[in-house]
Amino acid sequence: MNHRSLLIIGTLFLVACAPIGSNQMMGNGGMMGGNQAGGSGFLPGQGTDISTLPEAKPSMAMNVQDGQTISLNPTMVRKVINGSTGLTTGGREIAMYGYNGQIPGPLLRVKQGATFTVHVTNNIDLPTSVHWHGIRLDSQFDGAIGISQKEIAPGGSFTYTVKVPDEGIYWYHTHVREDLQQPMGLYGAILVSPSEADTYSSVDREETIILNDLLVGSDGTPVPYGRANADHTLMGRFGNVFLVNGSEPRPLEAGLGSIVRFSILTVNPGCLI
Ligand SMILES: [Cu+2]
Repeated sequence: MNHRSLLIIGTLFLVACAPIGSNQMMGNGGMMGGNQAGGSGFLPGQGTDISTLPEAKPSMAMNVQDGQTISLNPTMVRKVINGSTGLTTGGREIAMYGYNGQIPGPLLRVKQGATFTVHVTNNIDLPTSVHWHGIRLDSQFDGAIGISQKEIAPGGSFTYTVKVPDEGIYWYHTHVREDLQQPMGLYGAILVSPSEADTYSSVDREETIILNDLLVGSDGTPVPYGRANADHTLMGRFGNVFLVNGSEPRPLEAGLGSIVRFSILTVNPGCLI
């Protein structure tokens, strides 16, 4: 079969959330000292041995049925994010965050009209929450810190009831310190398939593309974030390492003449794209 490389130039689905809770002081524990960020800045995993963290896994699809209960746990992971960008040689392994150890988090495939339960246990070194971007659900499960729930402290848990009344692509992400936690891995996509079978034209293949960027310094590690508050724009900063589905961009191949539907999200609110 003939193949051609696909150059992705697609139209972007630019997203943003109200920054409630974004500039609050960081919570307790795990943030003093450290092996990555000096001075007053903060990076994930400070004070921990990165080699003890599990390697980040790529996003895996999870078919979620109506009435099902799943777990979506923020976890500490390690990952090489700048192996061939030209900024450094060989890349640097850094501590990041992932949902269930994955960057991006699991791709949730759900049918329109479904309701499912999500248990979240916070296994990272900062308070967090999960916001269901664009989804019409009950406000107490929206994850908006300071409005509908308190932040989930490290070691704490929260259970969300998620309804998906509308078809389309959505996403979930942290709603605490989005400037930091989001680009460092706490994001994932939700594809809600329509209840009417003929809503979309048929395709040979579907690809979900999630765009992100990180600001990396000359030492190959991310420039530390503000410890107590966002220190660039409130919800992010312009990066110099561009990530597609959590990794460096690489070509996709598709069979000649095949039809591919792309769902494209950009998750870093400070993203320069
Ligand atoms: Cu959002």
